[in-house]
Amino acid sequence: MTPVALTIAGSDPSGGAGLQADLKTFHQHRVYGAAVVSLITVQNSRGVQSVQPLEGKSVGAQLDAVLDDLPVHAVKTGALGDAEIVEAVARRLRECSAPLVIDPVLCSTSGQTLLDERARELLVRELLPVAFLVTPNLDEAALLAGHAVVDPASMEGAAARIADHGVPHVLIKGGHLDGRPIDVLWSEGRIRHIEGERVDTPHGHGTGCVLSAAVTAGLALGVEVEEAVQRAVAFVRRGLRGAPGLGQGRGPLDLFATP
Ligand code: PXL
Repeated sequence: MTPVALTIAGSDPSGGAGLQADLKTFHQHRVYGAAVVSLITVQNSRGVQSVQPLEGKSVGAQLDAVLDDLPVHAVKTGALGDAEIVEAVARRLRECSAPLVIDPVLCSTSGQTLLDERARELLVRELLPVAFLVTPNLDEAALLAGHAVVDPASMEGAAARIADHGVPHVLIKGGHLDGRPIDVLWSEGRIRHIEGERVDTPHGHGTGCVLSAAVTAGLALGVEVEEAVQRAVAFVRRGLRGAPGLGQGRGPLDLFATP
């Protein structure tokens, strides 16, 4: 059967992040992509100009339409916008047995809020307990764990704290660490460090979206979580190395990269 992955995410009209990046990443993995829109950004490689969340009931109705019809093998959430949307998504995903990857997108690199504080509390309370994997960066991990996350030791501590909310797998992305990037994967109590390589590039718009989408595609294909994470990290590395230099600011990854 054709594997199907669903993203619930914001729209990036420039195509490098958000649901557009998720769909391209699914497609590149030969996974059929479905997409529920949570919010609309106005942005390009130079930054985000505005963010407009949809109504929670519209997001819920889109989700019903997909889940009532397609055999979804894995789901990911990206930017969710506000509490009403988190609530609508959580209510439906509680009934969905496909593995859920949560990219807890809190703000854009340029500082625009993509999930307000009340929504963040709701995400922790309602959505984390139904997740299979959550993929925060250092800042998101610090907010979710309630302490500073600055090095591999504090990443391990934060992963354990986040797992306490009922998530079996936590991937803390170390792309913003000083020096060599190390991602920390907590898997049901087992810690694994995934050593990356710093790619010297001014690009990288949508890196977090592509990483979590690639893991989601792997899960839809039936790949085990640790292997799916490692393949996703390698996919992002190739994407950064081959960044096409589109746009006048921080451009997208090479989304034609081979998984
Ligand atoms: O990479 C975080 C992110 C996710 N989703 C959307 C975004 C961004 C960052 O700008 O715009 C829609």
